[in-house]
Amino acid sequence: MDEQIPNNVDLATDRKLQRALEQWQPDFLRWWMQMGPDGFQARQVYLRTAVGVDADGWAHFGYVRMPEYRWGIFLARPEPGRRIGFGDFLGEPSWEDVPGEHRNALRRLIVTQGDTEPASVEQQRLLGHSCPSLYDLRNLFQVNVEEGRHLWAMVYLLHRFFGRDGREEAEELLARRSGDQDRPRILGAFNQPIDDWLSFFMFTMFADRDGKYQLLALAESGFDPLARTARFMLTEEAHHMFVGETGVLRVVQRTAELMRQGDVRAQGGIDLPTIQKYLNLWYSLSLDLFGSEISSNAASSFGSGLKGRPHEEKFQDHRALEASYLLQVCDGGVVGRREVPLRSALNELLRDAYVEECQRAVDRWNKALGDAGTALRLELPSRRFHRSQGTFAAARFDPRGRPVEDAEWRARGGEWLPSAQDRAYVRSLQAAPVVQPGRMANWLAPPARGIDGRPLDFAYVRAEA
Ligand code: BYC
Repeated sequence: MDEQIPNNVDLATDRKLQRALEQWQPDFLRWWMQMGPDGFQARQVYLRTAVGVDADGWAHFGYVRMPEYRWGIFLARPEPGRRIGFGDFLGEPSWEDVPGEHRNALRRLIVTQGDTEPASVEQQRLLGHSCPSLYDLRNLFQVNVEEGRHLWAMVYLLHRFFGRDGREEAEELLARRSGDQDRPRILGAFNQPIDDWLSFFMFTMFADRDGKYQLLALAESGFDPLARTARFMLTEEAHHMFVGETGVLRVVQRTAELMRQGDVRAQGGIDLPTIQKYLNLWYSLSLDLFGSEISSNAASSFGSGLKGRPHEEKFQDHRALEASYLLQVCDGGVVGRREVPLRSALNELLRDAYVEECQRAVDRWNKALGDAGTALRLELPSRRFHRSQGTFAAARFDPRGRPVEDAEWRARGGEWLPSAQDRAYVRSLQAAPVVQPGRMANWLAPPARGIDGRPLDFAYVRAEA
């Protein structure tokens, strides 16, 4: 534990790698101070730190100042004799090193994954100033430091396995900026502003859940260091999705309570139509994160054993060469069906599983609405709605999936996606942070329980430095 970079990859025995990472570390810290949580770097935050990958190592709780967080490199324990579980190299021993012919494709996957981590920290950097409670403030910072650790995880792979161009990519990961005109982050959703807490909850619900599915697919990789890294990242990812799903749930619960008493906005709550618009936005942006319905990239990543299907062992045909997949496509604005080889449809297959899981969360939110006696419900919009990637990006669809002309889209966009006024309203509720222990902003319900068995009025972030 006294190493400069906590790790379970025997860093001390690889001096060259250790030096390269120790050189990157101050750049990371500079980036963190500049682009990480604004205004709270000197505060003591009750955080969970991973100090190892075993049950007693990955969840150490204690007060930490964020810049002193021990960002470490942890890979899940190796499975002795592991073999590649899918694709053209099925049954061959998994790779401890990068196979030359797959080097570029693998680097691209790692860089794309790595890029999302600092991007999300940048997107969320101002949220501390408008927090609805200390409990939520702490959860925000927990998510942020873990995204920082996930960046470390990808940078380790780049430095360890990709030589000079890996080191250059690691520098680039700190140089791109979310939303920047000239040097944007790679994927669309990670360039969108997250400047209110409803967006934060929707993002951790929907975008982090894409992260879960992508990591499940990478956890199957024939490149064993990537598989083991992804497996350990998934343990942390679960908390992020919890923050998102229960965050939205608490907003919904409070809204339902206020609905019983009259007009929700008049009482300083977030009305259900506004929640639905935020849901429409972040769900559709997150659907884009799976890439095109028909993708030769996905087919070749699978064929070459780099990126599999979640829980590959549940499938029968691990080569996926015989089967086909019937998917919806949009041709010249007309929606139809097309049968494609399964390998080309793997992005859509992953998206299917994701959509199902999102639906289960929406069902739980709707149960809360039903329990509170309201007949109104939230719903996932059609997959065709508001897409920028894939077959549906070429046309406009309403949330039900009905094609609409540009004029209708312009006229009714404000009914389907948050308008400038909606955003201004939500931000107006969050003008001042709620920082007294145990207090909650008026627009959301308290959580069911505290963190790590602590009470709700625990000082999750200490007032003094
Ligand atoms: N925005 O064949 P296509 C997470 C590009 S989230 C912009 O359709 P492919 C997290 C694509 O890059 C998980 N561009 O898709 C969550 C390609 O460009 P190039 C992150 C996009 O390659 C919250 C072109 O379109 N992990 O961890 O099959 C907080 C055609 O590509 C987008 C990963 O993504 C988009 N939405 O699949 C913190 C896993 N979608 O190469 C963290 C690694 C596609 O022609 N990445 N494009 O210039 C991948 O597996 C794949 O790159 C993708 C795309 C699934 C993203």
